[in-house]
Order: sequence, then structure tokens, then C-alpha cells
Amino acid sequence: MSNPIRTAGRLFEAKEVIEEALLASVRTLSGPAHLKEAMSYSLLAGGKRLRPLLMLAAADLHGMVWERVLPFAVSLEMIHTYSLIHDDLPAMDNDDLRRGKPTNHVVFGEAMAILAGDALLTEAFVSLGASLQKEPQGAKALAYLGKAAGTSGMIGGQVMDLSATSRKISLEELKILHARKTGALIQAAVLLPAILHDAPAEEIAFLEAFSSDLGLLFQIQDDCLDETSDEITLGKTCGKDARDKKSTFVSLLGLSEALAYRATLSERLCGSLSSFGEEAALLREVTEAIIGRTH
Ligand code: GRG
Repeated sequence: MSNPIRTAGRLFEAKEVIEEALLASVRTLSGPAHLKEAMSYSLLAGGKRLRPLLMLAAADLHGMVWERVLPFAVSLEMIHTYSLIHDDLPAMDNDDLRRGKPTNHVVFGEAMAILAGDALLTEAFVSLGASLQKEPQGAKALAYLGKAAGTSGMIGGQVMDLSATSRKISLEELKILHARKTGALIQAAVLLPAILHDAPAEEIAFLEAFSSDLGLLFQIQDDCLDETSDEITLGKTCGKDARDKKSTFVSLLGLSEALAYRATLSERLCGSLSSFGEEAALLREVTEAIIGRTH
């Protein structure tokens, strides 16, 4: 699980390390079996693991061994999964398909889905305890993660999203909404290793700009796929944004301009990565996977 950089197979190796760590995280949970079952159902449902992959890739940039960031990678995926469970609830997006399977509340009922989401969020922070003690910058990293998930990050973005339903918003407002709702966790994935490594301010600023572009590109791609893909490929309901009259990059810009914007961001991201050497091999692979993703 350590670091001499090898490009071939490194993405595969990183995915395996993440899946094993996620499995281990649910095995060590205590508490009611039914709650563990509901949490595991969504956490182990086979998402793309983009956020933990980004975190391992960002660790490579600083020559950090993956073991050091893995607890944060697991926590981030737990937080992301809780947000998907809650987002799918009837009170929010009301969806019945996620990661190619019936959503958590469809299988376990609404009350248990709310609690499984709550428990994933809580355990995300509990599971960091031991590793935080060993990390001199642990408190700073913990605060960054909490902020990304909280009122000025993902939850704040979700609230903006709810209040933007059935109302056309400006492109600037849409960018802020998504920088919070989707971008904040992506940014945390890229920045947490740098924070733990106590990287210099200019490196942090560079990575913040890079991950902000990456989060934006991820969302534009999501909006384009919602318009152009199908449920089998996506593993979730599609065409929903248009039906719900949501402001998206596609509805505001049109599909071809949204795709052109995506291309501009892709070029900028690839340009940024070209200033790195071999240590960015995995980050290049994951970025390319995000640029070219089909689900
Ligand atoms: C309910 C507090 C709360 C927040 C919800 C992120 C979010 C906030 C809701 C998700 C809604 C959504 C589908 C947004 C589009 C972008 C997105 C986060 C897609 C899902 O992420 P992927 O594609 O999913 O990385 P997998 O399943 O691969 O992990």
C-alpha cells in the first residue's frame, strides 16, 4: 500500500485499497444490526469512489504514504454517502434509484434511511479519532473536513439548491451553489493531504484553484450526463433536472455551450497538472476519469 510511484495499475490498486478500507470500517461498527445493514447497503453499493481516489492521488503529490490519509478518505466517502441517502429522500429529491440499486429509504424505510445517513456522518468523525492523535495538523484537517460538509459547504449548497427549485437563477449563483454542494467535498479530498502535510501556502492556493475547477467540471459533466445519458448507464434516474425545472449548467447555457465550458476547464486542469512530474501520475488518471466519466 505504499508509495514508489508506478502509473500502470495504480488506479486499480488505489480502488482496491479504498474498497478494503470501507469494508473494514463497517465491520468495526457496533450497534443494531439493522442500522449497520442500512449503512453498509449504501456505503458498499459500489460508487465510483472519486473523492477517496482523489485523496490518495493528492497524497502522492506530497510523497505521503496512503495509510496516513486513508482514514480521511473513508470519512469523506461516508459523508458523501450520507448526503446521497438524504438527498434521495421524499422530502428532498425523492429518488428511487442510486448506484444502480433501489435507494436506501425504498429498501429500509424513511426513518431508517435518515438514521443510516446520520450514523454515517457521525461515524465519519468517530473513525478519525485514533489517526488525529498521531497527526500534528489533525485538528486543522478535521476543521477543514467539517467545514466542507457543513453550513458554508455541502449542506449550505443543498439549502441553496432547495430554494432554487422552480426558479431560474443566474450562472454566478449556480456556480456558488455547486462550489458548496458538490465542490466542497471534492476540494476537501484534494486539500486534506496538503493540510496534514503542512504544505506551504502557495501550494495550498494552487490546489484550491485546481480543485475548484475540478468540482465545477464534475458538476457540469453531471448536468450534461443527466441530459444525455440513460438510467442503466448512470445507475440513477436521469432527465430529472429538466422535469423538476431545475437551473443547471445545461438549462442556463444550453448543451453545446455547457460542453464547451467543460472543455475549457479540462484544458485548464490538464495544463495545471503538466507542471507536476511523476508524483502526479495518479492525480492525472483520476482527473482524466472525471473529465471522461460516463456515469
Ligand atoms: C442531503 C445534506 C445533503 C446534501 C446533499 C451532494 C448532494 C448534497 C446531493 C447529491 C445530489 C446530486 C446527485 C448532485 C450531483 C452531483 C453528485 C454529488 C453526484 C453523485 O456523486 P458521484 O457521481 O456518485 O461521485 P457515486 O455514486 O459514484 O459516489
